[in-house]
Amino acid sequence: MPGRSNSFVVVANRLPVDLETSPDGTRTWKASPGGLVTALSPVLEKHHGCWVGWPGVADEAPEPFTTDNGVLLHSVRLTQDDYEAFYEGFSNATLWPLYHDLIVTPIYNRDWWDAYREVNLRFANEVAAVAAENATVWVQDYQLQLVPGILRQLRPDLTVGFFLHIPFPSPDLFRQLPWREELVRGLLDASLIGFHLESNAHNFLELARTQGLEVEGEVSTRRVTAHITTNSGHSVGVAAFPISIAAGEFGGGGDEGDVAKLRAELGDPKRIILGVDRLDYTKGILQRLTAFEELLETGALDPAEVTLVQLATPSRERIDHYRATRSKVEEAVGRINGRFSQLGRPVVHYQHRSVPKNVLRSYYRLADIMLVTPFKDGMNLVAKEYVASHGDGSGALVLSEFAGAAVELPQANLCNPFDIESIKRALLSAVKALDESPELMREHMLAMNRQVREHDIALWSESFLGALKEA
Ligand code: ADQ
Repeated sequence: MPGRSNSFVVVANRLPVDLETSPDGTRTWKASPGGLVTALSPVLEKHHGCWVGWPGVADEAPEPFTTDNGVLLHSVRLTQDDYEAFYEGFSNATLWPLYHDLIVTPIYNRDWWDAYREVNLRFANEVAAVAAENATVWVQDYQLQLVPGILRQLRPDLTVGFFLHIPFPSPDLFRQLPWREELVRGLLDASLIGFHLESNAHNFLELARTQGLEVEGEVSTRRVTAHITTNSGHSVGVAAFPISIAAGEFGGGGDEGDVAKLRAELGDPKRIILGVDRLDYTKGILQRLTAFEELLETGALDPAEVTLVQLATPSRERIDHYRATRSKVEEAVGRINGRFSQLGRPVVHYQHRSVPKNVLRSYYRLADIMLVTPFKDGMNLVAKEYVASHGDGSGALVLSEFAGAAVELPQANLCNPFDIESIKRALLSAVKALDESPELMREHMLAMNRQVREHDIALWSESFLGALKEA
């Protein structure tokens, strides 16, 4: 039985590992990819905290264990039904599209909501069982928005902070949610609620106002200057804490030998364009492929000179919209290659799998142009990872206006992903600028690189936890 011994607890939907079972029954733990894991591992290592989460396999709840880097993990068991209703259903077919401005239509299903409440209770119970007296608890993301409210009931001694990793929509959209009051009540029982952007936090304050709550102050970044007072008289701070990356891990770039080898394997094209995403409909992968195809079609880009590499991590593959997105992306890759590739030299290299971090670093170093074109993204760590990999000022970043990262990286070649012409213009101007005004591009990349290095993941966690301490 775990004791109440942890003075710092992170609770997130997923533990930073996957439990994998091979056909012969051997079980192994494997590090799992994703923005949240990338973001939180360094924080926990530093604070010797414990992490409560689901291990990634239905009906499994291994005993608490410690990872290679010293993080104690406590599992929460999800049944297959929980997985379908809580995770695939309410979290990813209701909240995800609603919070990403209805890129697809959210499904409002009462059974999924019941499962969401039930599973949030289970997570909160596990936290309550392992958190020491007066411990600090950091609740992560949209899957667990009821946890602060439940913890206030179970363990009023805890200091609870909540951070949302995805955007928070305008109150007008949020109002669609049939369970909007209960969800917001759950969040408001935290002492601090953090968002990536001031605009997200502002949406939340507006929503609180529409629910008749008292709102004081204006939102700031990394400082708490706005508060909501709940009907029970509890005051909760609201602020923006833009997440970032462990910039140092990318600063050294890839091994230059590996980078040269990779370039040669791609046929040594003049310009390499790169996309790296979870295969999610919010990421705008099809739109960027379409823009690329049209530029090849008109001759604005020469297939003998450019290669597009698209790395796509498999994600939420049983949800209809994800399956549809994957098949459209793969159809487009096939079509573009069919139209423009030469024998033995595809113009689009597509990998539908996760790649190890050192390989990813080589791809970032290799890429002359990084294409990041989400319709909506809380932050987008890929943009920051690319910029951090180009401390020498090489390369160019094409970035969607609708990625949270655009607020901090205004020197990128910004585009509107809903407008194919805009993606084409941004891509073409990056290609041209690398040839015609390399000094200007260098200045832009260096400015962005400085921004990411000076505002890294450590600043994110320290500023959030510092603000939570004061709350
Ligand atoms: P995600 O939507 O997963 O994160 P993102 O921020 O780009 O998006 O993070 C993806 C992470 O996965 C990156 O660290 C990237 O390196 C890694 N990755 C992607 N494809 C990969 C591949 N093929 N192989 C290996 N690694 C790969 C959510 C929100 C974002 C927010 C983050 C953090 O949707 O808006 O920035 O959380 O808060």
